[in-house]
Amino acid sequence: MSKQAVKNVRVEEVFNLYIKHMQEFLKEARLNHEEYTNFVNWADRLGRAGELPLYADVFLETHVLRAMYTDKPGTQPSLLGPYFIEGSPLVESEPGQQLVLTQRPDEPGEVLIFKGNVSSVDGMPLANTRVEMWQNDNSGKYSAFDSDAPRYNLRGHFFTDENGNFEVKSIVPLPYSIPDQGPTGEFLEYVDQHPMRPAHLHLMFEADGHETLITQVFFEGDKWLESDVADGVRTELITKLEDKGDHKEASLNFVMRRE
Ligand code: MBD
Ligand code: FE
Repeated sequence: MSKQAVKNVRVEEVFNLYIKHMQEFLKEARLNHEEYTNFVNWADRLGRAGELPLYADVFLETHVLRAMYTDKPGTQPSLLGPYFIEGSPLVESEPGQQLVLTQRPDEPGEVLIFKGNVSSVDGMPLANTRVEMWQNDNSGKYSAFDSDAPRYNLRGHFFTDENGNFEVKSIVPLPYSIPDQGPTGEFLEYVDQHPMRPAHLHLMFEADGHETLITQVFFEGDKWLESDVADGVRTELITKLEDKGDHKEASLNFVMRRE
């Protein structure tokens, strides 16, 4: 029995546009049938290896974001990426104590204090904004994916205070090498591109009456900023990593658009 599908006018509209532009593209690329077959075989391997979300987020997502958000006010979004998972723990602190992102007792890495303020495009601070944060660990890996750390290690959510401020203790993230031993790695070699992303924090902000802001934070001086394999860097998302002796400190302010 086949599933009863209903006509979807949006799918039809997007597909027709896709075909229209693909015809132009194919003429320009002078693609031959053998190349088409090679592409289908590679895409099949990509899917079977479970790398389709990785490939899409690395090579396509940035273009979707640029098309949606260029020239809009507010903080520039960046890639959600393939490593977000639902259900992160709420991180709370005792009064007067520091908020600590979910971590193992002796989480390896340099301590990072990350601070920020969240406001609306009109300048109003956004109290009680839900801040979701995730990042890789000191071996450059993401919990629940390539690391054997607990599922929610270096993942958590918390809320801004009455002035829209937050401050959380974590570790300094490391530059990240995307998996390069499968079909995605094969593609990287064809286009002579290294697999590195600059070190980054992932952040997602949710506030009433505002568009959810999904973005990333990068650090000045990172050697991969200019050649990020996923093209996720935006100038306004780069901040300084200040040396405070026994720890590093960084901050960035975030501006959310109204819904
Ligand atoms: C990442 O860590 C990431 O953030 C993105 C967008 C793609 C691949 C790996
Ligand atoms: Fe990432």
